Amino acid sequence: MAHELPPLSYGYDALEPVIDKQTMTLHHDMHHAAYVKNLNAAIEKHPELAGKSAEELIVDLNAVPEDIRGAVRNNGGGHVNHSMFWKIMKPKGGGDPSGPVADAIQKSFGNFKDFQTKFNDAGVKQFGSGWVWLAGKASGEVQILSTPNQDNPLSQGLYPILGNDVWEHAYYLKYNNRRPEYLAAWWNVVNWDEVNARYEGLKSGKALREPALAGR
Ligand code: MN3
Repeated sequence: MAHELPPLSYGYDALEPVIDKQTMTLHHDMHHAAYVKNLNAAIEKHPELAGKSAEELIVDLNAVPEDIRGAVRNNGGGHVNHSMFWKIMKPKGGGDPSGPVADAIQKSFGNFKDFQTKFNDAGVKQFGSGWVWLAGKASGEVQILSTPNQDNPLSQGLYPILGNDVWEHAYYLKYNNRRPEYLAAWWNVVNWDEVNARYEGLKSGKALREPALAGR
């Protein structure tokens, strides 16, 4: 079965004023849709991969035939990254985290404010396009990292618990070149319930075993 663009579970304007309607519409309907289309086009050349989830494909890129590896890395990564991104945001989200992910953040970073500062800083310093992540190991230990383009922590053996898109297409219409302002405002739409579900998936072992199913 071909990969499909997942619909948003809220309206295009639901994350305003943090993310404007036009940005959401273009980001989901054009950018994410293009990653799905290009991923399907790549997989058509290797029908033996048709049964694999996008997560399974990017977990082990070396297993992907060389002629489509770059396309799968970029477009499979783009599909996985954005599918997570829409779900870890919600209208009237934000606030301080609670539950197990709050404990993990406190353990690794001391407190939420220090974590936010480090996360935003990593997002600002990611040169060009990419993502900033909170990702974890099977042990439950978490870390901040950034990746270029559409690379995902799964390709490094880490599971993404939360991530923010720092491509200009994610913020430029509203924030122009002010990436730090976007990164700071973004916390107001974070869906901590979903982030906790992803973290629980990681700790249960399911997330790295079956990344497509974790957090669902
Ligand atoms: Mn994007």
